[in-house]
Amino acid sequence: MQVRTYCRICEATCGLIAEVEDGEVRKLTPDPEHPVSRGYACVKGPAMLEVHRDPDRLGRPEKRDTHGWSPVSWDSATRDIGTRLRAILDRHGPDSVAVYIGNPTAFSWALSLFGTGFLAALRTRNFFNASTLDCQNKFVVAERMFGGYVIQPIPDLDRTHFFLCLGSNPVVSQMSFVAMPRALERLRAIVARGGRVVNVNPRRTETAHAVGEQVFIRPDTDVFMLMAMLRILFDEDLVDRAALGRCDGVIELRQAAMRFPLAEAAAATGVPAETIVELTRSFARAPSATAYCSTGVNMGSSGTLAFLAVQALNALAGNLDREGGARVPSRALGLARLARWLDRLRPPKRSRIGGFPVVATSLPTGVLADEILTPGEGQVKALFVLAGNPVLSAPGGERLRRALGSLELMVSIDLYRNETGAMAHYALPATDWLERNDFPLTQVGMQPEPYAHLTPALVPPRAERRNEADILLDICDAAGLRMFRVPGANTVLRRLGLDRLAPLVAKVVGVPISASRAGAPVRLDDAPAGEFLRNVPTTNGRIQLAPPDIMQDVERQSARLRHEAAAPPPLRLIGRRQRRSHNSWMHNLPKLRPQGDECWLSVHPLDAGARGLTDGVRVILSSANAKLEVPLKLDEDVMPGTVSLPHGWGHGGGAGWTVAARSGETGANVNLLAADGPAALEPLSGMARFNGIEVEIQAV
Ligand SMILES: Nc1nc2c(c(=O)[nH]1)N[C@H]1C(S)=C(S)[C@@H](COP(=O)(O)OP(=O)(O)OC[C@H]3O[C@@H](n4cnc5c(=O)[nH]c(N)nc54)[C@H](O)[C@@H]3O)O[C@H]1N2
Ligand SMILES: Nc1nc2c(c(=O)[nH]1)N[C@H]1C(S)=C(S)[C@@H](COP(=O)(O)OP(=O)(O)OC[C@H]3O[C@@H](n4cnc5c(=O)[nH]c(N)nc54)[C@H](O)[C@@H]3O)O[C@H]1N2
Ligand code: SF4
Ligand SMILES: [Mo]
Repeated sequence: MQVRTYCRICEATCGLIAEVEDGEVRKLTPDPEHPVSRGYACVKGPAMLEVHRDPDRLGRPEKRDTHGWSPVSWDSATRDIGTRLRAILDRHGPDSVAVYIGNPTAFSWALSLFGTGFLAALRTRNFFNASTLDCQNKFVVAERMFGGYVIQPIPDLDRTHFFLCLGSNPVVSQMSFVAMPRALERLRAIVARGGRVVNVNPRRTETAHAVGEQVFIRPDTDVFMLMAMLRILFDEDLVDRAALGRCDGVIELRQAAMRFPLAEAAAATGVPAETIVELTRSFARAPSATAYCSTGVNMGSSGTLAFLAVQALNALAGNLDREGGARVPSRALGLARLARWLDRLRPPKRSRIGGFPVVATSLPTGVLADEILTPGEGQVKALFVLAGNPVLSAPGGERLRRALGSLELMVSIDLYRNETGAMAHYALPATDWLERNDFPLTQVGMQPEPYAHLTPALVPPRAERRNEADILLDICDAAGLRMFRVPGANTVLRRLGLDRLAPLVAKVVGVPISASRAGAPVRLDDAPAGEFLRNVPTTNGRIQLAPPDIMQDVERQSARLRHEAAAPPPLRLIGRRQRRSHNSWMHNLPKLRPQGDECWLSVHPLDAGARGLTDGVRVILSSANAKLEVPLKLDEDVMPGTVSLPHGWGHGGGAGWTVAARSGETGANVNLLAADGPAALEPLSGMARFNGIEVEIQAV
């Protein structure tokens, strides 16, 4: 039997066809009739079948004690967790329990919702989301600028004449905050119809090799170029008149932009002044244009102001909500309403350490270790990790690992016992997406071509794997907690079940999922261009170009600009996503592991030569925070002054994935070089800083 389903590894959510026989999935192949992905899937989607069958997967709940790990029954695990959780809550109060949710949560409607319900039940402020490792800056800006953190304008690639792409590598990643498979094809079509694709990046990426123009920029300097572009827009009177009528804060933004003179911006970024001017003029004069930034910019030291500048550029050039510009899918507004309702269930308290405000319900993961290690009222004593691996994915992983070791209770709910789960008292086995029903929930706010797709669970869960929603309901029962803090909710939710709940939740965000009852994805209409601008959910219905708290960063960035224009640092580190891996968790599949070392440091021949280093040598890569030993590869694709190392490596540490931890191939955990703690984070959003870290290299 063939069942139409979709991949839930990344935002592209590509359609797949599953061959199901005798209660087993035999094969996963791209779905040629999917209305959006139309037969595309990357190497990871079909490889999920290997994850499903992986002998290293958790099959039963496991408990760690002084003798190591041993299997236990679900009943004994939930009862013990519930009792210990209750005791910690009673003794230390709600903030003593923390929850970290990882990236895969965004691809399960049930986990996103029940995870929030669990948080509400706990009443804790201590919620940490992987979003504070990759995109929290975008949430801060969208909240202030557009009236809701999920309101994220997406580039209308299929109609645009100019795509300005900062800090993304669509060919490898399929981007983020856009549910848009077939990125390469869409980019090539822009050029084919006479438009431009401009890749602003310290590395000539796989994308830039395939399509468009390359503009090399020094790591962590995009904000200077973007603010200088805004200044040119104002100075040369390139601002769209109609746009001015819809925006507040134009004068304040203009004053801010004046602090970023072209000559200094050019000196600091390494982008020639003529290029910045030419890009600005072409962007403003193109029939339609769209600026977009992703993790390369988000993970710098000024991602919030930089993203505000990106959206201001879109708005002021008249491209916000224009065909071919930056569009907000209409269902993002429904999602924003749901998010606002859920937000009210959380205490709006600041973090105890660093005083960071809650953004998009989350506090910065970069203070989690401190929240655990610092004694006092509200100290974290228990932690639930849902679908995450912060020991490898968060800054200062080793410090976090040690902090986890001091917890009174730690529970990891995951497909595997990963490096984080290795520190837990319980590792609980979750179902994967072949074993659960789903529909794209978070993604409805990011689909340029919206569609509804309700996929059933393809097969029953293997071994004793369970859906996270059921696990969390049982833990709530055992600890005397009510999901969503609503009396009777546990019973009602359990009785309704996930099959009946899914369509109800879909309806709330405006997705007529019943259209997809027969299991086929159904293309939906979207509101026409211009509709969003008539319905901006800010208090006065206008776009806010200069939110005061974000503008506070202007002073800091203009001081940094003067400093860096005078003396750019000699060597900065950036990341490098890889086709065959997904953050830290697809390294255990023999099929996806080509021979040899994948975790090498890219160094430009000029930088290597200046230090007497040659191809293939092992080097010490050091930051102010740590030192790593890594193999060096000469690479002319990185800009001189930039070195690049992928993240998600450094396996071992008691994790249960035997292939990933094979000796000699575990790679190095790049995030040891990144600092955690309040002073190390981007102050406005609490985002971790992974890009632009100042480093040095020397021979071993
Ligand atoms: N230096 C550097 N660091 C980075 C990045 C970078 O570019 N550079 N990228 C950052 C980014 S973009 C992100 S999103 C974060 C990711 O940070 P995390 O989400 O903390 O880390 P992942 O490696 O994605 O781990 C996801 C875990 O979820 C498990 N999992 C997968 N599917 C499911 C499921 O359906 N249910 C459950 N319960 N578990 C599941 C996997 O087995 C894995 O253990 O890392 C960030 N860290
Ligand atoms: N194969 C694969 N696909 C993935 C993932 C994966 O791990 N593997 N992860 C998924 C996740 S969780 C996410 S969030 C998305 C992320 O999607 P993207 O944001 O597109 O991720 P990257 O491919 O890491 O692209 C970031 C780019 O920023 C560049 N860069 C680094 N520093 C700077 C800088 O200071 N300025 C500029 N302008 N550029 C800079 C890097 O060279 C890199 O090309 O990808 C998703 N897709
Ligand atoms: S691009 Fe790959 S990982 Fe992402 S949804 Fe498509 S098949 Fe899955
Ligand atoms: Mo991410």
